[in-house]
Amino acid sequence: MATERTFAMVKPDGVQRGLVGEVVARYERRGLKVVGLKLMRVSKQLAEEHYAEHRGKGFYDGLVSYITSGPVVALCLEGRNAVQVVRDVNGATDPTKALPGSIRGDFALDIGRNVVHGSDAPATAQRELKLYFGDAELLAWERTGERWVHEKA
Ligand code: D4T
Repeated sequence: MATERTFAMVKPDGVQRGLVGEVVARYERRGLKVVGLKLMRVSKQLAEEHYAEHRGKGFYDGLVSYITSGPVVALCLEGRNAVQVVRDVNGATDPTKALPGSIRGDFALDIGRNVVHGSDAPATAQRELKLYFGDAELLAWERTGERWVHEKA
């Protein structure tokens, strides 16, 4: 599997509940490298772009008002198979189905308050990274311990 970049987010409930450090620590401990990170507010326009595929669904209005309801932490994470790895660390979208040991399996109960987001495919990751980060906000940096995480960089 190739080294990938993916987009992740600590949603407003995660920030309000003081889970930013816990969530970022889980990504870092897994071996993912943080190459972008910022606290920000999601505007209505950005939320509508992000969730365009869900427009018209019953949960859409609630989803947009939830994601714009307070600060979020946007992340770009890099590592082998990063898109799927972040999905696994996050756990199932519906937290009642998420395995213990995943973020949602440990910290959430409601699909409308599921603490984190992770891109669902490499193409989605590229689209979402462009929505949330400017090129200059993503840093290519060398991790000194890289060979202890990936056998071949
Ligand atoms: P996120 O974006 O939170 O990582 O979600 P997923 O990629 O895992 O799931 P998704 O696109 O299907 O859903 C996006 C977002 O909508 C909320 N949602 C979803 C909801 O409130 N009710 C629902 O029935 C569904 C399907 C949760 C995540």
